[in-house]
Amino acid sequence: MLNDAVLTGRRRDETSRDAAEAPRSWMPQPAPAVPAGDDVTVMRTAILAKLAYALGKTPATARDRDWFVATALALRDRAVAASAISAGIVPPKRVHYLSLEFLIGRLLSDAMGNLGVAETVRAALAGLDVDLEAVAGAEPDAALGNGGLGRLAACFMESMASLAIPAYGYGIRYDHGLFRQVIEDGVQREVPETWLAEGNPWEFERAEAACEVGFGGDVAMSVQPDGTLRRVWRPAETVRAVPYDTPVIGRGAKHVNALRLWAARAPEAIDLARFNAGDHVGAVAERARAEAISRVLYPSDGTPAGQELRLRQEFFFTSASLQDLVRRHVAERGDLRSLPDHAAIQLNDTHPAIAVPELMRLLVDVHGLSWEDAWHVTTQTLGYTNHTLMPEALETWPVELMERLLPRHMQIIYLINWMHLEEVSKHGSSPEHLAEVSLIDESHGKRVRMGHLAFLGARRVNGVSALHTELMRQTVFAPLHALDTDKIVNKTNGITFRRWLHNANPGLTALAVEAVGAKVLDDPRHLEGLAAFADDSAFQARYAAVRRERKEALARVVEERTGIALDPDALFDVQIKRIHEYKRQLLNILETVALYQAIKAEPHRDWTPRVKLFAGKAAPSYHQAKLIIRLASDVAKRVNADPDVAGRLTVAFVPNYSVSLAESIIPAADLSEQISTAGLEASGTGNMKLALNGALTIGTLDGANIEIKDHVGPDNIFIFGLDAAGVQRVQAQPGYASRAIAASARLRGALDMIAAGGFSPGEPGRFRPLVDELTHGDRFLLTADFDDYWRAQREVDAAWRRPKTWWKSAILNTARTAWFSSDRTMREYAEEIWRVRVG
Ligand code: 26V
Repeated sequence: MLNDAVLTGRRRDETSRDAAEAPRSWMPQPAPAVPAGDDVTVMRTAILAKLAYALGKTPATARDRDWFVATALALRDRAVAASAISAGIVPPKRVHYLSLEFLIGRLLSDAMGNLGVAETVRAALAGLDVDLEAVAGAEPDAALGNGGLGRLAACFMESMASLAIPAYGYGIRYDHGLFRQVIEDGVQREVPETWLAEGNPWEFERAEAACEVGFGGDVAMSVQPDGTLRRVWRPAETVRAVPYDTPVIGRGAKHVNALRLWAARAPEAIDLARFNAGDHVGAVAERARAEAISRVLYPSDGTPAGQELRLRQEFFFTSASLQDLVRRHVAERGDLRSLPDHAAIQLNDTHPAIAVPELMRLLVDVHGLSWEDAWHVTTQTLGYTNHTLMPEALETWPVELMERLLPRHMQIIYLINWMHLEEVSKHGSSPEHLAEVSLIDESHGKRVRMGHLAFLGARRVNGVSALHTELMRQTVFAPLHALDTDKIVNKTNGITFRRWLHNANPGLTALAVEAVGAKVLDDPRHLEGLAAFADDSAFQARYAAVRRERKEALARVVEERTGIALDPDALFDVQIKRIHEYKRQLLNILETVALYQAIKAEPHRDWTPRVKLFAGKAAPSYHQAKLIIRLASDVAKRVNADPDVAGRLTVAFVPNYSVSLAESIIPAADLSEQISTAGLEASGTGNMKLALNGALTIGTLDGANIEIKDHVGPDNIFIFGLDAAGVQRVQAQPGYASRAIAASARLRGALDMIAAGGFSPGEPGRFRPLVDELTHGDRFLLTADFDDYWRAQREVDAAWRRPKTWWKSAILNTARTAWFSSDRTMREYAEEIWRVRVG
């Protein structure tokens, strides 16, 4: 997992000299240079000092977890030392990335890599007879996110630090991150996650920077000394927001940013009067209510939770973050009218969209700006990123709830809406048009449209892939887009190569460094140099050997977690992501069943040995998704026990998908399943991680798959199925599902076997809801795409049997996906949205 040859503690000039002399033969290379002995000694002394003085432990009593904490504390010191270089310097402009989710994973390998001390730490621990892998394994994942949206925020933070873009990440310090998934007889059970149980060595509590966030109450008028009137919100309740800062270390530690996560605390720890009167539980009730705000991450992945607590979470962190940055701006610059020159605020989806009225309130009610000046400042400072167009995932809040919880904000929203509708009607507008562009949806009770609110409050609104951005313009935001056609821009997502290539796949990274030089570590565009070796048999053999080694390692993990043994020589076919109907894990399972039947029917054919891996969590209340997990597990059970298919087909559902599990699956994958219904996956980012690591994609023309195809070339990807326009056409034809099923014997065979209880003999009706969805309605067009998916999968089989062309394609995937670096994405945001200098 951790780095070997590539991220040693060597100085930059040494690494580049080595690169210039990189041998051109693909024979095994001599061992990498080891860090200087004194570096190792200094590091070992630092770790031992932390173990003794911060943990009160000796090497004899230290567990892996203690070594982890001691090492993390020693590295945090170095991050602080690195950040001290810029401490006290006020940068011209900062980015503030507001996100309800940061799906970080572990930080040790990230910190060691970017501090350039991976080998030093390894040697320092080895000298104490401590294994770095075991220590790294003792770090819990910070799983403060559900999926793509939260992981994107984490990649962006790492890239901003590496590009030296001055930035704060702002979010919530949840006590409990995303639940741990336990699979019992195929059934998902959610267990609370406890990443903070033994403390968190990376963070600093900043009690002195706490602020107060209000809820409820009423709005009064106050006469100012100059005779003017101002509205003042008088909240009925206040909650204290306490920040915790985690240093985000950029590559080479040349720049360090902070991720500032807010914890909710009661203003008073205890109601002493009540306690003394004998009401010991009631005395802390108030506190429990306040602290509930940062207790747990919503595992909803998109469906607006609809709970009051969720709105309280959103306002809590948005208000605290805005107060924090406004206070900093006033301290540094004085006048809030210059805020847009020195601060950019990015809203990661609509979760922080309440920033629009909250910033207006802070500027107008608290700091006395005119409405016009405040609106100018707000709309020049905010940016909004949309991450989904699925109607059920678009946030709206009942007006009644907003009025009760945030009365002043509701007034401001009404005022913004009134001015907006006035402006729109100037150009003559029908009531239907006004209803479409209004901030208030009145079609089923009055609700505030958070997407519209973010759109109006932002200077730029962006989608996350070319297709998604175009669909934003044509569908959900079409009426608003027509009012300001420059506002929507595209910013295709990216991933940080430091985590997803250098740290997760050190073997492949070492090979790339050998081939094109260490400069590839600083600028992924040099990966393109690998294309020259794509046909080279010796290079192919080395590339394949790296993959083989990762597959063996993954096989050990899967066997440990599931008891299922995998053959590392088989094609590893992986679908790893949240379980959602639109992502179509069910299509993959149907194909698996059809393949199982085909092998059974012709057992003597030369089938390509395949391992199908599934991993992902379902939202706790999403019954169809949970049933899909159960089906995958039940299919695995039957297929793996059938001697007729042994050695040809193996299926496994790997429990508790996480960032860390992704880091071990991705380097071991041969085939990447990206098979969403076209038009529904906004971008995808797992698709990029897998392609970078050399898995070939089987996918639809959806999200960033389209751009991946454009980069790797049509010969190096397996595309199938309807495109977004085709999906719209077919969806307009009622009854298409039954026609598709009637036309495909293979699909019928698979469906019938599932419907007849072929995988649930004790309960034949178990998968009825899944079968019914396909036969009546099939919202996600599995039946329409099935046959073409089958065809593409057989093309994959054939390609796997031609290793020369397979490995050529794999190498070309690695060589041609450099553009998907989140460094590129962050440069684009910096230039076109934030107008902030890079570096
Ligand atoms: C949630 C839901 C829940 C209701 C059913 C439909 C549905 C569809 C999508 C979502 C996800 C909401 C937000 C989200 O996580 N979007 C993801 O953002 C990633 C980063 O931009 C992107 O790569 C994924 O394609 C997108 O789904």
